[in-house]
Amino acid sequence: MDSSIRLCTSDFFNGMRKGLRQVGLTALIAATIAAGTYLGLGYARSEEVKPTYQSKIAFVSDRDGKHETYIMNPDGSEQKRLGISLPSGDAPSWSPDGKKIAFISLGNFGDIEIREIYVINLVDPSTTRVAYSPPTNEHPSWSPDGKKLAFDSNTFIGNYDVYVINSDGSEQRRLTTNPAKDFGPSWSPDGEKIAFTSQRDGNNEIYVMNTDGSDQTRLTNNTGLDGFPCWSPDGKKIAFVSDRDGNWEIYVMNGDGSEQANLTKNPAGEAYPCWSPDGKKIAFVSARDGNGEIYVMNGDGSEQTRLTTNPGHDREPSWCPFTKTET
Ligand SMILES: [Ca+2]
Ligand SMILES: [Ca+2]
Ligand SMILES: [Ca+2]
Ligand SMILES: [Ca+2]
Repeated sequence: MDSSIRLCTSDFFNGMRKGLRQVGLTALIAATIAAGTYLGLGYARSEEVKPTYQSKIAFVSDRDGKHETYIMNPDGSEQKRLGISLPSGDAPSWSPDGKKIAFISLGNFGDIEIREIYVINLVDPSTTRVAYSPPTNEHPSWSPDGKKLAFDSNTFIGNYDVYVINSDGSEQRRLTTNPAKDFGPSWSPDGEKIAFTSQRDGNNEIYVMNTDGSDQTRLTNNTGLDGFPCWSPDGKKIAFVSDRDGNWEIYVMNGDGSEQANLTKNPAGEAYPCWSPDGKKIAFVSARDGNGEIYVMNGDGSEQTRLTTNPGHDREPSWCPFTKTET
């Protein structure tokens, strides 16, 4: 079995122990391997042990004092800090093969604090700085082949635009050149398109373009603020955020912009939609219970269920791409 599938099992993170949390993920995984926990997941090599693959949700929380990446099961159980030994772990984005997580951390450019994109390899422990044009690099989104990342950056000489870069940090290319703010890219599952948010037409709208930046087309046309698109795994729908009905809600539309519908319908603020690998559910963040918590709902908005219960601000869910399959 591909080792990446094991990353989505609950057992992988069972190797994390409190005493190891401060030494960084590289040492953590090395220690875990040494302890036999990781290799112990070789259950798939044995016909006698039933594999129980389970997807995971990465998210951000400040529950322990600073913004860090956490991992939990899709039912909210086993919430654990990933233990990245960098100043921050914002905006986690799980690679399509489940082996890597892209995220934002903090760096310095002279006296200025900048936001940089890193990729952590969970299988062959290493951390790579990918995008670091000052001052900000945000919202990494993987190409479906796992070779590239789309993201947005606001360089000193320009404004927020959508870029693409190889996941090793090479060959950064700018896709948008509009003087308005372009941000929040989401790569389509067929690899052909990138959806993003732009302010070029007066307020935040969602657009889609080819991966070379050509054919930039508006999908929403509403006086409310629309943004942060997220493609469904089958590429047919896009979840997004809008305040068009008076407060922030999660919406869904077809990939061509038709049939835009409010899914959450709650007076509190909702944000950060993220589809489950099987396309049946959407994870999101809501403040309906007093602070940012992560929820999950069916694709039609039914059965909105809270996954986190913590006074810290929990946000930015990213669902591990593997579909649960049992043999
Ligand atoms: Ca721009
Ligand atoms: Ca709008
Ligand atoms: Ca709402
Ligand atoms: Ca919370």
